[in-house]
Amino acid sequence: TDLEQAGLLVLVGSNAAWCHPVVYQRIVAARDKNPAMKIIVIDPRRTATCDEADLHLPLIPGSDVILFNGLLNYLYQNDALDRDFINKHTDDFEPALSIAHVCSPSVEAVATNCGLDARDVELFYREFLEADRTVTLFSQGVNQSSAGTDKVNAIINCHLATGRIGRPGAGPFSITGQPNAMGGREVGGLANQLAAHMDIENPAHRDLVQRFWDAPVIAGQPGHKAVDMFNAIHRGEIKTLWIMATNPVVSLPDADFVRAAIRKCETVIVSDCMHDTDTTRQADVLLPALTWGEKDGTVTNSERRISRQRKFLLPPGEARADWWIISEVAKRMGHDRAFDYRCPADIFREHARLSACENGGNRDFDISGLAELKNDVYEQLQPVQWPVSNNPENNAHIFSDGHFYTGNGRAKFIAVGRKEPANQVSDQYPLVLNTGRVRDHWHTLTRTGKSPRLSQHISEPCIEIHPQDALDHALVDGQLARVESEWGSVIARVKIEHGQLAGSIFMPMHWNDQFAARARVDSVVNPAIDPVSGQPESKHTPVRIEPFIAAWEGFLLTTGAEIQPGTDYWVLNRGYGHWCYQVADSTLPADPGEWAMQRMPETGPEGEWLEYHDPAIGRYRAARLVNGQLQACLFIAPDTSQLPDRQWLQSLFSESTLDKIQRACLLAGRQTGNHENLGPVICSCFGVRKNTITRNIIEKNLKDTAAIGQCLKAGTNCGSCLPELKNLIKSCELPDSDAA
Ligand SMILES: Nc1nc2c(c(=O)[nH]1)N[C@H]1C(S)=C(S)[C@@H](COP(=O)(O)OP(=O)(O)OC[C@H]3O[C@@H](n4cnc5c(=O)[nH]c(N)nc54)[C@H](O)[C@@H]3O)O[C@H]1N2
Ligand SMILES: Nc1nc2c(c(=O)[nH]1)N[C@H]1C(S)=C(S)[C@@H](COP(=O)(O)OP(=O)(O)OC[C@H]3O[C@@H](n4cnc5c(=O)[nH]c(N)nc54)[C@H](O)[C@@H]3O)O[C@H]1N2
Ligand SMILES: [Mo]
Repeated sequence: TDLEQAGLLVLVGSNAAWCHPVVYQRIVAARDKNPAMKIIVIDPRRTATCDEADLHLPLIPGSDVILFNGLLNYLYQNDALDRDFINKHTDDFEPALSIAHVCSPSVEAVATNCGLDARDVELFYREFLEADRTVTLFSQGVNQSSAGTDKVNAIINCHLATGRIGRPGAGPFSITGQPNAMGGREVGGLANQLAAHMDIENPAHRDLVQRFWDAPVIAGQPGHKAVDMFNAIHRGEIKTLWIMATNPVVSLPDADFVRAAIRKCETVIVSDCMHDTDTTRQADVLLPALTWGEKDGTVTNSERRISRQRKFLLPPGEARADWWIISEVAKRMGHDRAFDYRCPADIFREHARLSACENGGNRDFDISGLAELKNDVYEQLQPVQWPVSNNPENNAHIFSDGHFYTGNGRAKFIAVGRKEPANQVSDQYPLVLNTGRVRDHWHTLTRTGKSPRLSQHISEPCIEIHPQDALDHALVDGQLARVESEWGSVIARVKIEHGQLAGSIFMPMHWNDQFAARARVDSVVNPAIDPVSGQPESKHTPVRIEPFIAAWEGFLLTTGAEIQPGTDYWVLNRGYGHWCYQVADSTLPADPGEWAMQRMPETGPEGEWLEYHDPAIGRYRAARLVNGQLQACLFIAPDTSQLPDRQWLQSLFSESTLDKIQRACLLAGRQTGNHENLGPVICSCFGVRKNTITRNIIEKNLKDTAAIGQCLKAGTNCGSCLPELKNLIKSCELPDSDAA
C-alpha cells in the first residue's frame, strides 16, 4: 500500500511494466485515481515502463551513484534535510554528505557525468525535494553492477536524510524478482547467511543456531558466492557440486567458463523439474524435482507477506519435492534425527521457532506466532505479513518507530563515491552490452520456452541498438549480427530502437543452447562482481558488433522438435501444434533438396514430398505431408525479405488434413485472397493480435485500454501488454481537425 500512498515513485533500473506487471498496474491505477502522483524512471533505455512516466532519465550506464549523491547534496544545499531524524535515528551522516559533495558538487556536474540534461536532473531533484511521500523502487539495473551495493546505499542515504523511511507511502524498496526471493533470504539462501536473518560471520548467531539445531559443528565462515564458487571449482578445490533449481550454464556470467568448471568437477548432481537443460546436460546424477503447481509450502512476497502455496497437480513420474530429496540424502549421511520431517508443516514450525529463539526484539524476522501451528491450521493458513510475534509489541509497521536492526538501533549512512564499471569500453570493444528480460519469457526458458502462447510475443533473441550505432557498424534492421566480448560471442537479429541509448546495446538473457545455436548471452557477459554482494555486473560488458553475412536465410516448421539444423544460426520457437526453426548459414548447401530431406522428419510410405527449387534466385521450398496432414515445411531464400510471412503456414498445423486450395497454395506460402495477416500477438493471455486490435480501435472508435478490454479481452488479465495497447491507440489517433 506504500506504493498507492506515495506522492512520488522513482523507479531506478527497473522495467516493472514487463517484469512486475501486477505491481506496475497497481501503480498505474493509483496514479489514475491520484493524478498528482508523479512517476520518474531512471534507466539508460527507454522501456515500456517509461510510457507512464512523467520524467525519464536515460543516464550513462553505471552512473547512478553520481545521480543520487547529487540528490543528497542538493537536498542539503536547499535545506531539505530532516535534521531531527538524522540526529535521533542515524549515524555517520557527515562523511556520507562530504563524499557526496565531492562526487557531485552541482546539478551541472551531475548532468555532465551522467550524460543527462541539467534541466531534467534539476526537475528530478525538485520533485524529490517537494514530495514528502517518496518510494524509490530499485531493481537489477541497480544491483547487477560492480557498484551495486554503493548504488543501493546512495539511494538509502537520500531516504534516511529526509526521514522518508518507515512512514506510510515512503521508503526505499528493493523490487527484485523470484516470486519467493524474500523467502529465500528468510531461510538463509545466501553464502553468508544463516537461517532467520542471522549471519555466519557473527559468532553469537553461529552459536545460537548451533545450539538450536544441537549440531556438533557449524561452518565458521561464509561459503563462496556464485561467481567465486565456479572459480574454486575450476581450480579443483570443490569436488562435488549439487545444483538445485538454477541453470548456471545459462544464467551466470562468463557462462562458457562456468560450463567448463562443471565439466571438470568430479561429481555433479542436478535437481531440476526439467529433464533437458544446458546444466542437466553436464550432470552425473539427475534428481527429478517437483515444481510450481506440484509442490506444497509457503512463499514470501516483497511486502513480507507469507502465503501458502498449494499443489494442484499430481507428482509426475519419479519426481519428488526438493525438501524430501534433501532430507533423504541427509538421512543417508547419518543425520536421521535432524531431518526426520514428515511434511512441509514440520519444517515451517522449526523455521518459525528459530526466528523466535533468543530474539527479544533484536532481529526483525520474527514469526514466533506461527511456531505452534497444527497441520490443519497450516493447511488453511491465510496470507500473513511478518513480523508475527508472540509479543504483539513487536508487530508494528517495520522501522516506523525509527528503530533499525543494526546493533545500536540506529541506521547507518554509508559514504559512497564515484566508481566506474569494472571493464571499460575501448577501441576494440566500443559498445556496452546491457542485458535483461523480455515481457513473456522467464529466465533461462526451461519453462516458458515450451509455451506456444508465451513464445509468440518475441520469437527470436534480438540485439537492440540505437540507429546511429547501427549506421556506424553497417547494420540494418532485421539482419543478423555477431556480438563479441573478451569472454565469448553470440549471433542474433538486429533491432533498431530509438529508445536505446547510443553507445549501448541490449540483449535478452533468456535464450539457451536448446533454443538457439549461439544466443546464450551470458557467454559474452563479463564475470565482474560487486565486492560486497558478489552480484555479477550483468548490465555492463564492453563488446563489439559486426554484421553476420548469411548466404541464405530460412525457416523450417515441423511437428517434431528433435532436429539438428547444424547451421551457423538457428532459433527454435514453440508454435501451436508445431515447432519453428529460423535458420541461416554463411554457406549455401550444395544440394538444398538433400539438405532438406536430411532435416525433415522421416515417414513411411504414406509420406508425400512437395518441392520447388529455383537456383537462379536462390529460392528453395519443400513440404512433407503424411496422410494429407502437414508434417513439415521449409522455406529458403537469399534473405528474410524474400521469405513468405509464416502466419498462415503456422495455422495449417492445426488442420487435420489440408484441402485442395491449401495444398495448392502451400509452397507459395500464403493463400491468395481470403487470408488476413493479423500481425504479431500483443496480448498473450488471450492471444489477441495487433491488426485485430487496430482494426477494432478504428472501426469501433475505442478510446482507452478499458474499451479494448471490453471488446476483445486484451489486457484484462496480467496487464503486461497495456503499455503496448496504449501505444496502438496513440498510433491510430487521427489528427483532430477542430484543434487549434
Ligand atoms: N517477464 C519476466 N519478468 C520477470 C523475470 C523474467 O525472467 N521475465 N524475472 C524476475 C526476476 S528474478 C527479476 S530479478 C526481475 C528483474 O526485473 P528488472 O530489474 O526490472 O529487469 P531487467 O530487465 O533485468 O533490468 C531492468 C532495467 O535495468 C536497466 N539498467 C541497465 N543498466 C543500468 C544502470 O546502470 N542504471 C540503471 N538505473 N538502470 C540500468 C536496464 O536497461 C533494464 O531496463 O524480474 C522478475 N520478473
Ligand atoms: N546476463 C544476465 N544474466 C542474468 C540476469 C540478467 O539480468 N542478465 N539476471 C540474473 C537473475 S536476477 C536471476 S534471478 C537469474 C536466474 O537464473 P536461474 O535461476 O539460473 O534461471 P531459471 O531459469 O529460473 O532456473 C531455474 C531452474 O530450476 C528449474 N526449476 C523450476 N522449479 C523448480 C523446483 O521447484 N525445483 C527444482 N529443483 N528445480 C526447479 C527450472 O527448470 C530451471 O532449470 O539469472 C541471472 N542472470
Ligand atoms: Mo532475479
